[in-house]
Amino acid sequence: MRLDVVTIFPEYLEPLNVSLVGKARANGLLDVRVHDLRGWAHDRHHTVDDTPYGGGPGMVMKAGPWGEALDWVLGSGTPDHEPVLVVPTPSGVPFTQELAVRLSRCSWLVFAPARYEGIDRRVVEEYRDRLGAERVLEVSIGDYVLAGGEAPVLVMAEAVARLLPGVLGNAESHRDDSFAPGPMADLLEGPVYTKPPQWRGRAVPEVLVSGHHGRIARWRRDEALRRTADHRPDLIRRCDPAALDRHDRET
Ligand code: 6GU
Repeated sequence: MRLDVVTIFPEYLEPLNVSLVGKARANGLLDVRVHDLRGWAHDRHHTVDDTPYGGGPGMVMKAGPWGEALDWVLGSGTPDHEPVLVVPTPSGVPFTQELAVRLSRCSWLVFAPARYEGIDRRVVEEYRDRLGAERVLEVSIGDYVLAGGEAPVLVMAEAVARLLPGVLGNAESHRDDSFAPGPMADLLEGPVYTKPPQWRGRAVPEVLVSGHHGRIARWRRDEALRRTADHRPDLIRRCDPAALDRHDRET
């Protein structure tokens, strides 16, 4: 997968060199290119923002530099890679595991994180017209406001990269993920334990050392349900009881 980021803070994307994403790059599974938006701001001060039409607080990112930057990046592609443009914004559609899976099936993602009050609206309109509306996504990572889209790019890049074939050691790692599809869909993962069996007088739950796979699977399911009820009652309401019953019969 190719992943481009256009930003006024290229150094903010340094974590893409580390850990899982960094390893995916080193292994040639991910081709990351970070571009400084100011390279396409031609005045002496490399200005990328201006005051909003209609008044109001804050600044708006100018269409000019974004248009030139995105034209250049999109023009650097090859015919076998169709780009998807992702614009992080608190007013976007929610970033979910389902969207991460969808993005992981794309061969080329171009991220356009904004600072200030956002980017001149005409930029999204322009690329919706040029690429098709389904290839330009405005995405939010949650119901809170950040100072810019760079941290959301790091979040989305990691969620997508770990889904790419060959990035995680074993494909099973995805199966029990919170939010992974399947009988445990919509349940959060329960607690986990490792050696030693006793720590500060606290024992590992007996069932986990019983060797009884059916009882272990049922226990994990119950713990997942308990945690989901505590932390995310909204998810319990979406849960399919028939799928849980099937899961119980099959284990
Ligand atoms: Cl994608 N951007 C900003 N600035 N704030 C956010 C966000 C994105 N998602 C949640 N809050």
